[in-house]
Amino acid sequence: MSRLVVVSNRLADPRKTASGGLAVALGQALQASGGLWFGWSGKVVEDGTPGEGDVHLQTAGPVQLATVDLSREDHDSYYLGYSNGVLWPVFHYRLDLADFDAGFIGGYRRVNQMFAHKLAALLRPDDVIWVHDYHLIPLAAELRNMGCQQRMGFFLHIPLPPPLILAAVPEHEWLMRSLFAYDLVGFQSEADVAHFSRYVGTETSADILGEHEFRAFGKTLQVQAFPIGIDVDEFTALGRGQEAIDMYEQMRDEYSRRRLLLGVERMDYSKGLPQRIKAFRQLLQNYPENLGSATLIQIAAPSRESVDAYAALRQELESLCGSVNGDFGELDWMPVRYIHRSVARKRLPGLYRAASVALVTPLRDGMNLVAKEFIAAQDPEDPGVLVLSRFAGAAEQMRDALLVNPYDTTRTAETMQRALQMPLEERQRRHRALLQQIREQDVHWWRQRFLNALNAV
Ligand code: GDG
Repeated sequence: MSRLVVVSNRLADPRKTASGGLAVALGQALQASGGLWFGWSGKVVEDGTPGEGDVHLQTAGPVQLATVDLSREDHDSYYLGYSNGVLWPVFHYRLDLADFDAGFIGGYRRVNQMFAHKLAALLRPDDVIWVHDYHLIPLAAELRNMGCQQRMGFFLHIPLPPPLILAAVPEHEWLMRSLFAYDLVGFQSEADVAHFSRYVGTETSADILGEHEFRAFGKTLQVQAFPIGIDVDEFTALGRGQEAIDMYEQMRDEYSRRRLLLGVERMDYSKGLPQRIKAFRQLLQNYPENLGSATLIQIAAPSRESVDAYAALRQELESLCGSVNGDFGELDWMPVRYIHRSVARKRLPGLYRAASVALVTPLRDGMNLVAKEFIAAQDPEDPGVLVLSRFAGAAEQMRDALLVNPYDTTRTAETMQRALQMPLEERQRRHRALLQQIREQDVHWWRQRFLNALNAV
């Protein structure tokens, strides 16, 4: 068996389940092959030299962890600048929020070169390399420049937009060309694959299994959709833990006479938070039977706070929540409970289970794992209802959710009302179908399909 090398911007400790399903799934594959996980250490060296950084080696059981520090300049241009100030907004169709500072690209290239350089020194000839996400698109091209011949695969966790939007990235040709240094490229959804196909325009074959082959720049590339899932068993087990049970009971007691709607995400403009609060306002306005009862708990975990667009979003959200509470609140009932802190992972299943309705309404999302976690956490006898944006990758799979256009706040409010009133039998039927879907296409299925396809190239 070849050694698996995983490369991602940040590492999670593969031994800690608290870090979530992806870390567990990758951790298992790394453990099975005595693998290596490589990425940024999370440390920024204030007076460090751009393009240089110390490598730290650690072992976690059979797995080796190798992390590299970033200089302040590299961090600001590669991470905050190009990755989160250009690629993240453009790939989420938010050209209005992109910061097209011409200086960022230099840092992005420099860090990818440095990562390639440091990683190459640790590689063995028969390693299989799996690179994750938009921070590291040109990594394989840099490794190939250094003569590395290993099998290399890339998975994009965020959406790939259509060509016209993608072309807003000033270096889009270079970026897309660099994908051809991989042997396999995976996207979350069929829509992403279709956008790639339209951009490249040289598809040579596609079969009914969804395996696509592209020929361009003198190279052949395999491309496929690999929708990511969660570790359903791990999440269900978490739900049986004392922390989750305590959370559930606390919520159930506190909201025994009320109906709970729930949103959980990182505070990010892709997640459609302002639109959701506006739709919730319309729910209260248009369906007054919810006054004094329906309560929206919105967890918005702090994220990327040094990027300007995120600070602006926070202000907008706080003002929207404040105005709903001011206009509709009573002495004994506040319609919105907005929490700008993260909830401990061990308590999350209890919170999901206490909710009658989950609002997963991103404006764009590669996949969205909260939708899947919510389904995994429900009591099958009395399950809650999932309201899901049709612009989340998850909507391609989760057809039994109530799908909405999150920009259409009136119809979203109508769907919230439908969810609150859904008869038990329909809730059970939809939940059964969704649970089966997330079980069949879980994170292990995702990982195995990707690695099988990479090994078969
Ligand atoms: C990217 C893509 C794709 C959220 N708030 C808290 C918390 N979370 C956890 C959730 C879930 C994870 O974070 C979020 O995953 P998502 O998939 O919803 O979104 P992104 O972070 O944007 O992830 C996305 C994903 O990559 C995987 O490929 O699905 O489309 O954007 O696990 O539970 N966890 C805790 N407290 C919180 O407050 N503990």
